[in-house]
Amino acid sequence: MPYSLRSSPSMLPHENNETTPRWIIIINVTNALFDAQFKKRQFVRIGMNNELKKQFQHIPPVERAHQLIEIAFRTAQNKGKNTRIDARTNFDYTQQIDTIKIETAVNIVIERLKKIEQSFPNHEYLPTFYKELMSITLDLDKYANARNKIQHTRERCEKLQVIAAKRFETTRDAKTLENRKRVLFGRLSSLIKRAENTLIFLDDARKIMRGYPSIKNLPTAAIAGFPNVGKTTLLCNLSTAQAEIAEYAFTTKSINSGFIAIGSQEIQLLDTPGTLARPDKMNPVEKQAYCAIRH
Ligand SMILES: Nc1nc2c(ncn2[C@@H]2O[C@H](COP(=O)(O)OP(=O)(O)OP(=O)(O)O)[C@@H](O)[C@H]2O)c(=O)[nH]1
Ligand SMILES: [Mg+2]
Repeated sequence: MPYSLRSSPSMLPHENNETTPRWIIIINVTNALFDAQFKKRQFVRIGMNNELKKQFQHIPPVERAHQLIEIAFRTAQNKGKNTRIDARTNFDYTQQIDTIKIETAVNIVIERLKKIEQSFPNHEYLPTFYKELMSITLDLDKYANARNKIQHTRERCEKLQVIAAKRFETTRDAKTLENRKRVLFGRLSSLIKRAENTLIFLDDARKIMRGYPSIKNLPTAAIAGFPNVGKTTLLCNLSTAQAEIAEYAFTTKSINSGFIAIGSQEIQLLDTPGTLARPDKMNPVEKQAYCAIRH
């Protein structure tokens, strides 16, 4: 193994205790991470494959309300400009253009909201390890509410689309058309603005979730131990993983993963945040380490 044990005992947290282990490696060959749920129908429904890397690390950034409104209105404007209309009267022309514009704007918003819905997995259907990791790093109630809020907003937009089509179709004069257009665009923008806090919450959640380790269905060793004892160094020496190593305690704040091959057998290594022996007073960072060890 291209790795030597730390030679500087003064950096160890328990320097007077010769028997203190520098790290503990817990080998888990049972693949308990990938419990029965993993193969269930729900699993397929949220579009995961055998590796959850994409699920968490590729969640696209969530736009803020003003960005969504801007994109929707700008696309609608362009679509209006670039569409050829056969109309007999000016009113006819405006009616058709306005219909296209509101349809386009609402469609853009619906599309974006759908994308958000699909990007953030329903934690209920995740393997227990990830479920637990989410409950440690995020407010799960808030997360579930945020997903519901996005779905609800999308459904309201879909209703608005139906209403808009009817209103425009039944309008017979330019002034009413103008008023209705203003009201419908106003409703669309206030629907989005009301989701602003949710959009911010989800983008913050995304930043946390992209730090989740990518776990494969492989025999797994968790590298666990006191802070600053060289766990991450070990991971980076054994595998191609690149993770932050520093001279101070609690450098690692989330779980890092790496892979090694022994013969034809691939083994997954999980480097965990340092923990102090205080099960009752663990902070969220330490809880993640215990979560990895347990599973
Ligand atoms: N002398 C010596 N120093 C080491 C050895 N392994 C790691 N170090 C140093 O110890 C310090 C901490 O290393 P890390 O790998 O970040 O330790 P860690 O256990 O992951 O720390 P936390 O993530 O904070 O819990 C770094 O400055 C490393 O360069 C070793 O075998 N010998
Ligand atoms: Mg570390």
